[in-house]
Amino acid sequence: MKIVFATGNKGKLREAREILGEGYELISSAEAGVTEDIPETGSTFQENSLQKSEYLYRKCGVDCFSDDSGLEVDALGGAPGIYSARYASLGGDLSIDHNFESNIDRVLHELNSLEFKAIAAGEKPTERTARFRCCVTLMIDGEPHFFDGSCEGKIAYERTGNGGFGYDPIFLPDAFPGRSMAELSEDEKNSISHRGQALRLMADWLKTRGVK
Ligand code: ITT
Repeated sequence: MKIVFATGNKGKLREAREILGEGYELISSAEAGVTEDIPETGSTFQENSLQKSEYLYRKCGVDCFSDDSGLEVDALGGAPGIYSARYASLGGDLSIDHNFESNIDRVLHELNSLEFKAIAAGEKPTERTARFRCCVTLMIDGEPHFFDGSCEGKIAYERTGNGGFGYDPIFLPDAFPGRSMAELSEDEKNSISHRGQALRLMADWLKTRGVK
């Protein structure tokens, strides 16, 4: 099946090609002629994901899907959440949009500060539990269909590994104790990731309905 993936994120595109496999020919937004940043002004992963798919469908009139995803850290009240791609620039310098290193620095700084304060006050250490979440919106004949995935883990104290993208070097998935997401092979990450789950649900849906 030939379908457009409405994303400008090369890491997502690489993973989606691996997860969906041979039966799919994925065309990126740029290859479909959409090179501008697609607006994301919603307040949930689902709203943003729908916005991206609707934008691409309106412009190109083709079947497509999008992924809105991010990291939720419990001790930070669910942040960075929908602001994951631009967390370092939130409330400040917009030029550091999509800078994975600065985003990681901010999460580590905020979480470590909370932990430091808790220990100084004689309280128990801050919980470092977190999860990646993903909402995929599939647009078929102009109708949206939603598929979700989530992956539980903890935030590490420092970066390890060179694989994946984004927050992977500081995310310790529960499913692979002792390793960060960036230390997993592509197959290992895709087998447990939020994106892997959501895209496999999408592929099952397409198969069940015989969409080609
Ligand atoms: P598109 O909107 O063009 O798809 P984007 O990177 O802006 O690309 P999002 O708005 O959905 O996408 O933001 C997702 C951010 O969440 C991403 O930039 C990473 O910082 C983080 N993220 C999502 N999935 C991740 C993963 O599998 N590993 C690490 N970080 C991830």
